[in-house]
Amino acid sequence: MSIQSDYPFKPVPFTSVTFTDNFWLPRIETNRSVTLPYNFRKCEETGRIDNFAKAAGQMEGPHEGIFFNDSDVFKVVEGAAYSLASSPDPDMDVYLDNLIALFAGAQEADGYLYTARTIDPTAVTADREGLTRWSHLRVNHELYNVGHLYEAAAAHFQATGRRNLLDVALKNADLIDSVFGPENLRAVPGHQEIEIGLVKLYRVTGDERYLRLAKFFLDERGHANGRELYTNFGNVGYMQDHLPVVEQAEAVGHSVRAVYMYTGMADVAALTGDASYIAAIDRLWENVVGRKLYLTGGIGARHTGEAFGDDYELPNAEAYAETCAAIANILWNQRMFLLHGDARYIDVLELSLYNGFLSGVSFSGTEFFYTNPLASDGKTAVNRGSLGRQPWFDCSCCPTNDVRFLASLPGYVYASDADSLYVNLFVAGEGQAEVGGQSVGLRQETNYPWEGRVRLRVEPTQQAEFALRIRIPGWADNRPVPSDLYRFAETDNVGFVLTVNGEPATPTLEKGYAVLKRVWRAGDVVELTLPMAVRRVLCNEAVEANRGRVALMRGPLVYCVEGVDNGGSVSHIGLADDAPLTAEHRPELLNGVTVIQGEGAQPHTAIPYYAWGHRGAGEMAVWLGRQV
Ligand code: FUB
Ligand code: ZN
Repeated sequence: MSIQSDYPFKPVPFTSVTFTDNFWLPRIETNRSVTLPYNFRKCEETGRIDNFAKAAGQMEGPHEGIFFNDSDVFKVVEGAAYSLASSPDPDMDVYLDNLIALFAGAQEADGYLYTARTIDPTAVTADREGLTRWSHLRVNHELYNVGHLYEAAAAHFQATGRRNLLDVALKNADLIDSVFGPENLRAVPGHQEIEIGLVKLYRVTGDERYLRLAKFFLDERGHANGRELYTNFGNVGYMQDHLPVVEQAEAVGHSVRAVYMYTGMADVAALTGDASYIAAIDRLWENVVGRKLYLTGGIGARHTGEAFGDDYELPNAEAYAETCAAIANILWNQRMFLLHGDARYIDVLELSLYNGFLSGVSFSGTEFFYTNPLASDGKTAVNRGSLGRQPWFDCSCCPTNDVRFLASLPGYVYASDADSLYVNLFVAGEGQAEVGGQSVGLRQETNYPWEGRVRLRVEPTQQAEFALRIRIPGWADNRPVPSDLYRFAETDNVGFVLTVNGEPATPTLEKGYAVLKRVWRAGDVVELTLPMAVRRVLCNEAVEANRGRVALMRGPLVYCVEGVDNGGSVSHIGLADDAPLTAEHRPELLNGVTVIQGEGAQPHTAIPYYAWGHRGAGEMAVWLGRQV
């Protein structure tokens, strides 16, 4: 394995970006001040933290809950670390240090950390945890859990400079490295995640063993070297173990597992230059974005196996679209951008971010959707879904994933390489980037996603020549997604306007970016205006559920109709092609949203999809009957 450099494009880290906007900043503040302590409290109340105390010998009693509950605590710690980096909090520091001491106490002498087994090795069962270590990796999440430990440890080390959690993680990773490998135990985790965590340990320590181990776990998939290939729910692809990863071409099986795997492949490919990995994830991306992506950016159509469906199998009310899968889709698309420097990956990321991910977290920060369907009759709890946002779940992977992801969001706005600065997301605030060794301050002013005007002030420490690459979203150029899965009904509403210091600019367009190459001086101002008209969206006819249907978008937001705004019912609402549609901002509604009013025979009000489910159970639909 040769190690080359890294991703050609580097994100400007979340520690160098601050938000001042009215859309994301309140959510991030709620995440830090409410969701984060709330998640820790829930982990306490549900025995997740006591499991560590029991494994540490500080408490009596059996392991409580699911065998992968350790991972929830690690994810919240990761979120806490990101929050600490931007908002120092001595009380949280002390809380984390105590928790980390508990993790260290729960860790066995050789580094093993899996509370279910340590608490009582005689209580574990063959079909859950496995009777001995590593004997039931298909199911037991022994390696998944610690993948989240590694991510938390890397974040905590970066945020605080303290090694206490990193030392726990490295002791565990060293054990796993001594157990698994081409000359040792040849097996893989049933649920991918450790690959991403190991790459983070490699980045923090520079120790190549961790990167090699990540690649081993990926390369071993689909090869029955002394073990049976994994299946579940009668589905041979459920754990993406049906083929070697470099031969996979269709996204199949459990969607979070799959997309964590693609994310790990991107990381390993960036660090090793493995072209076969890149070819595989490029193919898989085409498959997902061309055939398996909900308009909301959600993925995973089926409840059974929490899995991708067949090509074009995208039911609405039955959609699984787990919040964790939307997060995975964001993580993967960010990596795809960092590999290829193409804005189409950010188009997918933005779609998931503003819709299928954001729907999963309530305004209060204490209620969550696990599944994110695109329709509901308000009476039937479909799949693992519910008729309302829930305070917690037995399997609480989503709330704990939300907390870590939201805290890291500022790291997705800008990126750079040696001679370019990329503006990927539009969020008011400030950033500090490096372009070719030159420090460049950035200040964005915008009321996105409600308005399409973005004002960007560029502040290099000294004048410098570089290319400013500003993403022109696909939706502003007639492409709701970068595939033929969805299209706009009308294609006459295109065009953005760009000025530099008040003068019209004529940028070149490359890979979805408006490129402004010039000598930048402190105080230069770029203004971008994106078209924020209401757009009708049509679906590829191959998707049976959406034939004869139409959806609404405005900017990056997908809309839905909810019973509460429409006389209690939405099933009767149809939309004529010529019905006037108007947008109106309602500051008093749902923390301030722009609604879409449909006129004509069936007047209706549509709200952003992410805001649904805040006013009790009721009917909801993203796709409406199209009246041609
Ligand atoms: O198995 C761990 C997590 O729980 C998965 O990622 C979710 O889909 C849920 O099954
Ligand atoms: Zn989840």
